[in-house]
Amino acid sequence: MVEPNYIVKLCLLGEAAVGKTSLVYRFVQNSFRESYKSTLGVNLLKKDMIVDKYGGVSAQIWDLGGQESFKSLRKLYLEGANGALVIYDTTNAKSFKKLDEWVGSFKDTRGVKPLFLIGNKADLKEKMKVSEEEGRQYAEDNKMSFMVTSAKTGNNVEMAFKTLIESILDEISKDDLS
Ligand code: G3D
Ligand code: MG
Repeated sequence: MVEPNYIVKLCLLGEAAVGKTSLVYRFVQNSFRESYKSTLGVNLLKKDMIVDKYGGVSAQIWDLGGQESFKSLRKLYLEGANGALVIYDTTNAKSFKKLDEWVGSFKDTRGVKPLFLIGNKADLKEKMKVSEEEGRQYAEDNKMSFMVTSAKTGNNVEMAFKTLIESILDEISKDDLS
Protein backbone atom coordinates (compact mmCIF):
# COMPACT_ATOMS: atom_id res chain seq x y z
CA MET A 1 0.00 0.00 0.00
CA VAL A 2 1.50 3.34 -1.06
CA GLU A 3 -0.18 5.66 1.39
CA PRO A 4 -3.18 4.61 3.49
CA ASN A 5 -6.20 6.90 3.73
CA TYR A 6 -6.57 5.99 7.39
CA ILE A 7 -4.32 4.73 10.15
CA VAL A 8 -6.14 3.20 13.12
CA LYS A 9 -4.70 2.04 16.42
CA LEU A 10 -6.36 -0.80 18.22
CA CYS A 11 -5.40 -2.58 21.42
CA LEU A 12 -5.95 -6.10 22.66
CA LEU A 13 -7.03 -6.22 26.29
CA GLY A 14 -7.58 -9.13 28.65
CA GLU A 15 -5.90 -11.39 31.18
CA ALA A 16 -2.75 -13.37 30.41
CA ALA A 17 -3.30 -16.56 28.36
CA VAL A 18 -6.77 -15.71 26.99
CA GLY A 19 -5.30 -15.85 23.47
CA LYS A 20 -4.53 -12.23 22.56
CA THR A 21 -1.28 -12.96 20.76
CA SER A 22 -2.78 -16.01 19.02
CA LEU A 23 -5.70 -13.90 17.75
CA VAL A 24 -3.41 -11.20 16.35
CA TYR A 25 -1.26 -13.75 14.55
CA ARG A 26 -4.33 -15.47 13.17
CA PHE A 27 -5.59 -12.14 11.82
CA VAL A 28 -2.28 -10.75 10.55
CA GLN A 29 -0.63 -13.92 9.21
CA ASN A 30 -3.49 -16.43 9.19
CA SER A 31 -1.45 -18.85 11.29
CA PHE A 32 -1.57 -20.46 14.73
CA ARG A 33 1.34 -21.68 16.81
CA GLU A 34 0.92 -23.70 19.98
CA SER A 35 3.25 -21.37 21.82
CA TYR A 36 4.08 -17.69 21.55
CA LYS A 37 6.68 -17.09 24.20
CA SER A 38 5.76 -13.80 25.78
CA THR A 39 8.03 -10.94 24.98
CA LEU A 40 8.51 -8.05 27.37
CA GLY A 41 6.51 -4.87 26.93
CA VAL A 42 4.28 -4.83 23.88
CA ASN A 43 4.12 -6.52 20.50
CA LEU A 44 3.28 -4.13 17.67
CA LEU A 45 1.82 -5.52 14.46
CA LYS A 46 0.57 -3.84 11.35
CA LYS A 47 -1.99 -4.98 8.82
CA ASP A 48 -2.78 -3.07 5.64
CA MET A 49 -6.17 -3.67 4.07
CA ILE A 50 -8.74 -2.27 1.71
CA VAL A 51 -12.07 -1.50 3.35
CA ASP A 52 -15.23 -0.75 1.31
CA LYS A 53 -16.13 2.95 1.51
CA TYR A 54 -12.77 3.89 3.05
CA GLY A 55 -10.09 2.49 0.72
CA GLY A 56 -6.60 1.80 2.08
CA VAL A 57 -6.46 1.37 5.84
CA SER A 58 -3.43 0.56 7.95
CA ALA A 59 -4.27 -1.07 11.28
CA GLN A 60 -1.68 -0.80 14.03
CA ILE A 61 -2.39 -3.55 16.52
CA TRP A 62 -0.95 -3.38 20.03
CA ASP A 63 -0.66 -6.60 21.98
CA LEU A 64 0.44 -6.65 25.62
CA GLY A 65 3.43 -8.98 25.81
CA GLY A 66 3.24 -10.62 29.20
CA GLN A 67 2.87 -7.35 31.11
CA GLU A 68 -0.84 -7.71 31.73
CA SER A 69 -0.50 -7.26 35.49
CA PHE A 70 1.38 -3.96 35.36
CA LYS A 71 -1.39 -1.41 35.73
CA SER A 72 1.12 1.44 35.38
CA LEU A 73 1.79 0.39 31.80
CA ARG A 74 -1.83 0.37 30.73
CA LYS A 75 -2.23 4.11 30.33
CA LEU A 76 0.74 4.37 28.02
CA TYR A 77 -0.42 1.34 26.10
CA LEU A 78 -3.90 2.79 25.60
CA GLU A 79 -2.67 6.23 24.55
CA GLY A 80 -4.24 7.20 21.23
CA ALA A 81 -6.19 3.94 20.82
CA ASN A 82 -9.23 4.27 18.54
CA GLY A 83 -10.85 1.10 19.88
CA ALA A 84 -10.11 -2.26 21.45
CA LEU A 85 -10.79 -5.95 21.39
CA VAL A 86 -11.47 -7.11 24.94
CA ILE A 87 -10.86 -10.81 25.27
CA TYR A 88 -11.79 -13.51 27.77
CA ASP A 89 -11.21 -17.25 27.60
CA THR A 90 -14.50 -19.21 27.46
CA THR A 91 -12.81 -22.03 29.44
CA ASN A 92 -11.67 -19.71 32.26
CA ALA A 93 -14.29 -18.03 34.46
CA LYS A 94 -11.72 -15.77 36.13
CA SER A 95 -10.80 -14.18 32.82
CA PHE A 96 -14.50 -13.29 32.41
CA LYS A 97 -14.78 -11.82 35.94
CA LYS A 98 -11.81 -9.56 35.22
CA LEU A 99 -13.46 -7.92 32.21
CA ASP A 100 -14.69 -4.93 34.25
CA GLU A 101 -11.10 -3.98 35.02
CA TRP A 102 -10.11 -4.00 31.37
CA VAL A 103 -13.19 -2.20 30.14
CA GLY A 104 -12.83 0.28 33.02
CA SER A 105 -9.18 1.08 32.23
CA PHE A 106 -10.05 1.61 28.60
CA LYS A 107 -12.99 3.91 29.29
CA ASP A 108 -11.07 5.89 31.94
CA THR A 109 -8.25 6.56 29.50
CA ARG A 110 -10.07 6.83 26.17
CA GLY A 111 -13.73 7.58 26.89
CA VAL A 112 -16.40 6.19 24.59
CA LYS A 113 -14.83 4.35 21.65
CA PRO A 114 -15.75 1.16 19.76
CA LEU A 115 -15.16 -1.94 21.88
CA PHE A 116 -15.51 -5.52 20.74
CA LEU A 117 -15.89 -8.35 23.26
CA ILE A 118 -14.42 -11.70 22.29
CA GLY A 119 -14.99 -15.06 23.98
CA ASN A 120 -12.00 -17.03 22.67
CA LYS A 121 -11.14 -20.77 22.61
CA ALA A 122 -14.60 -21.72 21.37
CA ASP A 123 -13.07 -24.91 19.91
CA LEU A 124 -12.68 -26.29 23.47
CA LYS A 125 -16.42 -26.89 23.86
CA GLU A 126 -16.08 -29.64 26.45
CA LYS A 127 -14.11 -27.31 28.73
CA MET A 128 -16.48 -24.35 28.43
CA LYS A 129 -17.05 -22.41 31.68
CA VAL A 130 -18.66 -19.22 30.37
CA SER A 131 -21.72 -19.62 28.16
CA GLU A 132 -22.19 -17.67 24.98
CA GLU A 133 -25.31 -16.13 26.53
CA GLU A 134 -23.31 -14.73 29.48
CA GLY A 135 -20.86 -13.17 27.05
CA ARG A 136 -23.63 -11.69 24.95
CA GLN A 137 -25.30 -10.21 28.03
CA TYR A 138 -22.06 -8.63 29.26
CA ALA A 139 -21.50 -7.09 25.85
CA GLU A 140 -25.02 -5.72 25.71
CA ASP A 141 -24.75 -4.22 29.21
CA ASN A 142 -21.49 -2.50 28.26
CA LYS A 143 -22.49 -1.42 24.74
CA MET A 144 -19.94 -3.63 23.04
CA SER A 145 -20.16 -5.85 19.97
CA PHE A 146 -19.65 -9.55 20.68
CA MET A 147 -18.47 -12.77 19.07
CA VAL A 148 -17.04 -16.11 20.15
CA THR A 149 -13.87 -17.03 18.29
CA SER A 150 -11.16 -19.64 18.01
CA ALA A 151 -7.65 -18.52 17.22
CA LYS A 152 -6.87 -22.20 16.75
CA THR A 153 -9.37 -22.91 13.96
CA GLY A 154 -9.62 -19.28 12.86
CA ASN A 155 -13.38 -19.21 13.35
CA ASN A 156 -14.76 -15.62 13.41
CA VAL A 157 -11.34 -14.04 13.95
CA GLU A 158 -11.21 -12.01 10.76
CA MET A 159 -14.85 -11.06 11.17
CA ALA A 160 -14.22 -9.67 14.67
CA PHE A 161 -11.19 -7.56 13.70
CA LYS A 162 -12.83 -6.27 10.52
CA THR A 163 -16.07 -5.36 12.28
CA LEU A 164 -14.13 -3.45 14.94
CA ILE A 165 -12.02 -1.66 12.33
CA GLU A 166 -15.12 -0.64 10.36
CA SER A 167 -16.79 0.70 13.53
CA ILE A 168 -13.65 2.71 14.23
CA LEU A 169 -13.62 4.12 10.69
CA ASP A 170 -17.31 5.06 10.99
CA GLU A 171 -16.48 6.96 14.21
CA ILE A 172 -13.40 8.67 12.81
CA SER A 173 -15.15 9.82 9.63
CA LYS A 174 -18.09 11.13 11.66
CA ASP A 175 -15.59 13.28 13.61
CA ASP A 176 -14.09 14.52 10.33
CA LEU A 177 -17.45 15.90 9.25
CA SER A 178 -18.26 17.68 12.51
P1 G3D B 1 -2.10 -14.20 25.57
O1 G3D B 1 -1.36 -13.52 24.46
O2 G3D B 1 -3.43 -13.60 25.85
O3 G3D B 1 -1.30 -14.36 26.81
P2 G3D B 1 -1.68 -16.60 23.96
O4 G3D B 1 -2.44 -15.70 25.06
O5 G3D B 1 -2.04 -16.19 22.59
O6 G3D B 1 -0.22 -16.65 24.30
O7 G3D B 1 -2.36 -18.01 24.22
C1 G3D B 1 -2.30 -18.66 25.49
C2 G3D B 1 -2.48 -20.17 25.29
O8 G3D B 1 -3.79 -20.45 24.77
C3 G3D B 1 -1.52 -20.78 24.29
O9 G3D B 1 -1.26 -22.12 24.69
C4 G3D B 1 -2.32 -20.82 23.00
O10 G3D B 1 -1.89 -21.82 22.11
C5 G3D B 1 -3.70 -21.13 23.53
N1 G3D B 1 -4.80 -20.64 22.67
C6 G3D B 1 -4.98 -19.38 22.25
N2 G3D B 1 -6.10 -19.27 21.53
C7 G3D B 1 -6.66 -20.52 21.50
C8 G3D B 1 -7.86 -21.06 20.90
O11 G3D B 1 -8.66 -20.39 20.26
N3 G3D B 1 -8.08 -22.40 21.12
C9 G3D B 1 -7.22 -23.19 21.84
N4 G3D B 1 -7.55 -24.47 21.97
N5 G3D B 1 -6.11 -22.70 22.41
C10 G3D B 1 -5.83 -21.39 22.24
P3 G3D B 1 0.05 -22.56 25.50
O12 G3D B 1 -0.09 -24.03 25.56
O13 G3D B 1 1.21 -22.07 24.70
O14 G3D B 1 -0.06 -21.89 26.84
MG1 MG C 1 0.49 -12.59 24.52
